[in-house]
Amino acid sequence: MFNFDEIIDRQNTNAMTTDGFRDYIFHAGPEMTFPYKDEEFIRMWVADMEFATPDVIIDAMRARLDRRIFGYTGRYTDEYYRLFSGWCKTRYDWDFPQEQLLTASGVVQALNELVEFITRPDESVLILTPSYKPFKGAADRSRRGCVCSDLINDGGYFSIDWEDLETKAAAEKTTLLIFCNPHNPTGRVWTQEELERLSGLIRQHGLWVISDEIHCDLLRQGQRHIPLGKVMPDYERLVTCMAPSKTFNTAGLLMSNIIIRSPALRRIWHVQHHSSENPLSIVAAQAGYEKGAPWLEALHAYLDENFRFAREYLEQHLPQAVFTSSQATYLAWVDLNAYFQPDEPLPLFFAWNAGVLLEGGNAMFVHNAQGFIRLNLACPRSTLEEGLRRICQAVNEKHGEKFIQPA
Ligand code: LCS
Repeated sequence: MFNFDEIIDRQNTNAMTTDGFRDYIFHAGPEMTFPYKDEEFIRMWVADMEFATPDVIIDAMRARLDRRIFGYTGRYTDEYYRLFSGWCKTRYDWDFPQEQLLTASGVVQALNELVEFITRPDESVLILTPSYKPFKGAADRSRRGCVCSDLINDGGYFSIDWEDLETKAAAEKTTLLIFCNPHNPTGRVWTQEELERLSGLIRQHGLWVISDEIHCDLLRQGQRHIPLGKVMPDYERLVTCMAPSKTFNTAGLLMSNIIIRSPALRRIWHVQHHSSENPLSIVAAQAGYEKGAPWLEALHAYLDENFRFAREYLEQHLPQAVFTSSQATYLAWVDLNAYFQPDEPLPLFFAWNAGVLLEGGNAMFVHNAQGFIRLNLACPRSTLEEGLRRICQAVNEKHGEKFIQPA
């Protein structure tokens, strides 16, 4: 019924994954060349999917296109709130009053603004590392400090270093925690116990918290997402971010949900936040929340198989790689420290020697990421197999000393 094996040509669609990798991964321009042509790369980097957006969304957008006018647009009815809060209630047994729901053209855009609205210039933002880099970027842009608490790695299973986090949360200048729930890049789904312990710490120190839950719909089967807002039902200094973009592969439609509890922060947002809604994005999101669940269930099953496939392939071909399947996200966090020196630039190595575009290391994940690569497994199985084959071959040839030194 849903064909996740289909290979979709993304050349000439202005896609970041095909055309933006030099800039994003290598901070380089068109002068940067590789032993592979651009179209020969296997792309396992930026967090969008190689799968088509569900038909129910495309049909809704087409119907809207047929209305032929795309003038100024906004969420003027209850429809969007009804569908999105219904989605949250059904899936997470959690919802929120309508006035708390705001939208932005991206979670990152919102983070950048919220850090400025919430913190003062001499204050610091606390994050768990390794981290999605724009968390630190949001602090850097507004010249706030960024304090990292490294997750503890126990054989590929990551957990919070409570003592360290407690010390850093207690520092007078730490006023905001940006928390990734579930966690990119490790794929952790935080448990009820972990969230309760975290909420105790947040309360104790009166921290603001932005819970970035953008990956919450992408769970391995059997996993359950718990919104932090459900664990802290009365805590006002909480902002929750979710989006249809990761769930339904619509990142380019630029629409995300920002749920702000504090009336004072909402007042600042209403004055200072500049963006309006897009007619296609609204109907796309609504269609996803209303009719996208069967597609999402099928996606979960396909991704579970991709994770199983990757685990078995790596066990067989790179036995010293440490990899436990992510509990959420379509991102695999693979420890290759057994094969590389700590300071080797892994994305460059794999682009050159394997023709695979991937992310990894501290330069892309802030801290506590040395020797790790992140693989995006949201691709047809044939693409995944070829990517893994090339990755394993390049590492094994390196150890046979038959590899090309990147220029
Ligand atoms: N928050 C997290 C935790 C993410 O992983 C991403 C996308 C975003 C926010 C972006 O949200 P947007 O601004 O699109 O609404 N993650 C990406 C990643 O890891 N690589 O490419 C994108």
